Amino acid sequence: MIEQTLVLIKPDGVRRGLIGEVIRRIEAKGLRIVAMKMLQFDETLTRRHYGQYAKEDFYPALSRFIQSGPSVAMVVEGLEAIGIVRLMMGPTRALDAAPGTIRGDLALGTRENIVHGSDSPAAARREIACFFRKKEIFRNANA
Ligand code: IDP
Ligand code: MG
Repeated sequence: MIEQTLVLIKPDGVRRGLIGEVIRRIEAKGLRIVAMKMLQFDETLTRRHYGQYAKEDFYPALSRFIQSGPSVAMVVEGLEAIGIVRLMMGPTRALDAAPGTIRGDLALGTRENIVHGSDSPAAARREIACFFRKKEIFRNANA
């Protein structure tokens, strides 16, 4: 099934000059970027995006980190895009992420792990709506 997913290049990825590397991998896989912007998280957006973790002990540091500089947000579209992007990212902990994945190749930590990708169709719909209005998402992009 053709899906759309929200991908973020988090502040560590932007700081380390890895925007191009992440985009290159997404495009090389055959997925399409149908919306993209650079933005900095504030408290409100952090709550909307990561609110489910508000009670976790890692939340304060996660909140500081995600607001620590600009991120790049994208809507990525393609066949099974949600699962494919998760596979390309690798697991949350860099220690678990195999070489060949974005996190396995480019990250060492658990909090600072370069990318975000939606983990289900419902999450993708909700998250895309946090960052993009309908008219900012291109139909037939690259066509
Ligand atoms: P995911 O990004 O692989 O989907 P989630 O479990 O949704 O991982 O967690 C969201 C983000 O919160 C992670 O990408 C990471 O930045 C941070 N995070 C998750 N678990 C921990 C932890 O145990 N310690 C520190 N940061 C964490
Ligand atoms: Mg997640």
